[in-house]
Amino acid sequence: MKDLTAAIPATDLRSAVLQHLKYSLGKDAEHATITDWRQALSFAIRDRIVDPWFASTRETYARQGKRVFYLSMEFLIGRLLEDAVVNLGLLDEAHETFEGFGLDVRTVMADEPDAALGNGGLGRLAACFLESMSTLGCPAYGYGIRYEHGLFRQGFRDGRQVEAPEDWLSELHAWEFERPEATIPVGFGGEVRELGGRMVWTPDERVIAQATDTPIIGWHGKWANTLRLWSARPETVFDLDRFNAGDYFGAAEAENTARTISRVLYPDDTTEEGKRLRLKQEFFFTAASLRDILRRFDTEYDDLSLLPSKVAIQLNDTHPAIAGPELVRLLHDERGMDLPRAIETARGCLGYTNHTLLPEALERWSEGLMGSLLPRHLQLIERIDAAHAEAHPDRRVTMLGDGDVHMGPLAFSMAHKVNGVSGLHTELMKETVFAELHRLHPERIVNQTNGVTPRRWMVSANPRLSALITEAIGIGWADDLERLAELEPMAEDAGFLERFDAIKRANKVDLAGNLAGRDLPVDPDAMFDVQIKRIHEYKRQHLNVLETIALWQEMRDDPTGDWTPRVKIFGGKAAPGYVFAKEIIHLINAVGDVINADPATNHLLRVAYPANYNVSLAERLIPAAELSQQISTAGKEASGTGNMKFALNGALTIGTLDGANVEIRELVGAENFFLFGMTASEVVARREMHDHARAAIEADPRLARALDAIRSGTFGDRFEAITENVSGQDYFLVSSDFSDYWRASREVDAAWRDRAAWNRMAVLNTARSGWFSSDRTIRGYMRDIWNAEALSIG
Ligand code: F58
Repeated sequence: MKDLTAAIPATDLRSAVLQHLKYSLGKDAEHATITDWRQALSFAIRDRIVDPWFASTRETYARQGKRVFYLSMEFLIGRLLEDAVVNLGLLDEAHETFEGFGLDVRTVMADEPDAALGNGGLGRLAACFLESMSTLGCPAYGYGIRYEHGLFRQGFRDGRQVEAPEDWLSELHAWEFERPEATIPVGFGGEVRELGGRMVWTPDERVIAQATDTPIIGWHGKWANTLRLWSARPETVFDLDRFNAGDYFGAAEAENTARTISRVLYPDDTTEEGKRLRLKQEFFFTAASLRDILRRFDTEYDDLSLLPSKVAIQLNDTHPAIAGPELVRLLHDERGMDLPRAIETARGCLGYTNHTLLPEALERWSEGLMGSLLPRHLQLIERIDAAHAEAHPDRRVTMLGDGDVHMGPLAFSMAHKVNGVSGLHTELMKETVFAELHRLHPERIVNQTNGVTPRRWMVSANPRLSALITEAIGIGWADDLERLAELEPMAEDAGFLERFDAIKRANKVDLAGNLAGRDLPVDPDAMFDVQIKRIHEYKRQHLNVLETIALWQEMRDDPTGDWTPRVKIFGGKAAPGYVFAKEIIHLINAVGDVINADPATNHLLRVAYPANYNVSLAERLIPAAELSQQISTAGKEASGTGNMKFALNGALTIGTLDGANVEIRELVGAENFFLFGMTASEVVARREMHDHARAAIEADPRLARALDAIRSGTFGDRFEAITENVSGQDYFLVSSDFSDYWRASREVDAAWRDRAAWNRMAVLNTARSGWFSSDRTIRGYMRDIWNAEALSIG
């Protein structure tokens, strides 16, 4: 019989693109739009991924290797085409092919809409991990939700954030393979009864989880894993009787209710209905994924005690933490394993990553809500809690308290390993949120400092610097990033520094062109100072704005002074219900309007805040940045990953001793990092001080003057919420850290003017950032948490 699995002989890329244009899209070359060309290229590239993808699956089966299942509510993957082209090593061929069509392949690739299935760092980390797991040949599946609408599109109206729905699926998404055969029912509500000695849960609402698979190809195209995203569908498509009776809306009710579950990323959960929907989303994708995982396991093994040695399930934060009780339910209620063994077996499979210590971000669900949506799970949580209490009678922790289910402690107790995402964060986890659990289980908490994939954040985002690095140290650094250390001696080579500088300048010119197109003119000869991340009080964009105002005021006092010209670039979205963060956005824009219009200073200082910051914009901003703002209140930023991308691309950091900044500073060298601000323990102590904000303002006339300018209406609105906050309770210590931030900022100004010295520091940042590759992070998870082995093919 013919070997149907043999690879189809590869045609050249040009013919493949033309074939797809014609036969997949039904377009002829003469009338094709950029989007048509991009889709055709995507199909042609996807074809090249399928064989390595199949081969990876075959190899995993053949070796009976342990599989990793990464459960995450978010995968902020952005664009996929360029990643795939770069990883397959087809960039040059794609470039030539499109030159032949009279098109620039980068423009074609940039036509792809971002898949914005995430909010920020947590979701982007999941995307970097997927790529690294494929690069390393770690057999893995990402499991999540295929939101119809990803993170909202941000616009500004009168300087205020306005949100519009995001619509990435309005056009054909070439990367996906629909799996109509992979459908899994998921239930909610109903009741639990005892039947023949077993507890049986009969839900009163059911939806169908339907799978869509996206292959994720690793570096050099050697291995591909699967991202499986679930969509919610109704059990019965349509109520024909109601339709025929003229009740058209009623006829579609079940469908609407079901589809709502996968409609939008993180719906506002300030209302009861919103909370219910969020919990439904969490259970929906977790339950479907677990069934899928067990189905796969059953096809290969018939002994459930093997589960922990064959299956590693990683919970990306507590959003999938219901996996603990659900897996226990599947093993105990459905497969008849006794309860203590079911708990033990589930724990052997599960790992939990914590991403925040902020008390308001630690998930809790009221027992009432949990009991009404997941009655059996609530019972099991009580049993799990009781079993833990019995084993540790002197404990003071509880998964159930004040009428709530506490998902952090639940995830902790159901996981064999719990990890933080930077050294400092992991230590703080041990001392604060999980202090008691850590005392009882001192082996459980481990650290895995975050990382970023160098394929996207260097090879693809910064082709100029990548070429220079390859020229300097040869190929092979993109999947062995610590080889960047070989660049260190070049930090002393004037010729190399000049080339490094020319590359930064070219990237700045590109960015300036992009910003000009958004009506944000900036001068590429000024320092590009960038703060891009979600807008949050603890990230302190308002500290940066206050410093901007104070600097502007001093420049106005002495416009002919010897100033370092700066462009302050901001990017980021605020959660739609987060009023204070939206005020910060408004303030940045209002201050920008006034400063940018000031003829006395606008050749020295400008503010640029492009709307709708997303992964693709980050890919343009980071290679052009010279200064990276990482100024969170110490103890609040779990890790940060943007901070790593900047350092890797040769930006210097001004930052606090928070999250992974600590490790960045240790690695790049204290002399190549602008440190300021209180430490995490000083922050705690300062908060206890009576009137600390007032004292700080009285001691710093610059800060007092900047606040006065805001209060007096210099920027239109008076922004009382902000001025009152930073001069009152000032929980995030904006006022108390201001003076030191100002000092460090002026040191930055002075340092930047010595170009050779600055470039030397920048090169050292790049050369010493190799450790921040997500390949290193994933190796750590494989070794310390998953006990999984890398496989390889060919
Ligand atoms: C982030 N968390 C941390 N959460 O803030 C950051 O320090 C860390 O580097 C990153 O995770 C990766 O470990 C984060 O992004 C969210 O986006 C929440 C998701 C659920 C809704 C509320 C925001």
